[in-house]
Amino acid sequence: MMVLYSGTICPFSQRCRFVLFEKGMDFEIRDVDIYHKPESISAMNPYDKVPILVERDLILYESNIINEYIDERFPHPQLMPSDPIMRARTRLFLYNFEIELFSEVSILENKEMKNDEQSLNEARKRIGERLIQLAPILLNNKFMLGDEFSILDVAIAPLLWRLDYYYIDLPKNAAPLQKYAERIFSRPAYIEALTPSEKVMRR
Ligand SMILES: N[C@@H](CCC(=O)N[C@@H](CS)C(=O)NCC(=O)O)C(=O)O
Repeated sequence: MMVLYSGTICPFSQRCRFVLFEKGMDFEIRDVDIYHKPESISAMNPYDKVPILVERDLILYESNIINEYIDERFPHPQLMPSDPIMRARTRLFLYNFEIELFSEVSILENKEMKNDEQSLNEARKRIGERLIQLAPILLNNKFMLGDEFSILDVAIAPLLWRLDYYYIDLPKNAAPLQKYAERIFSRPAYIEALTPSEKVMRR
């Protein structure tokens, strides 16, 4: 059985919890207090971070790598496109999300580093600007890749869920993005994967 070591408010862990519930197989989620991490975390992940997935002698870290593995191991419903060109484009998008959105999310998450208000505001601003650029894609598309829900929607959902929590305001022209977010948030697996601390993040 797969075991996921997961942070209860960690957006990266939320991605993996979401995929596990989408697949509907047997798994166990072990909550990790990221402010008092057990030593076992650094033994499993040299970067000392969650999420970590363990299945027998396989130990994986990095949320997107974990999610691709779960997707290949349990192909239904398929979250990576089957066409090689679309798969490559999806990986490029995932990479782009990490560089342009989630590096900023890490700044907002890394409260222990006591980032000053100015760097937090700059991170918020950059996230807002990038999300606005993505909004037109969602004007005609149900999901990031079109009609099919995919690993890209999984990757971005924890950020969209946390916009109020991170104090990020989007302008009115981001409405397609908000509608898209609601579409993801209404998925049964999305709701099941939320921890009690995440449930109260949205007003
Ligand atoms: N790129 C990683 C990021 C994981 C990450 O930043 N996890 C945070 C919690 S949200 C963590 O474990 N932080 C503990 C620490 O840095 O000490 C992924 O996608 O899995």
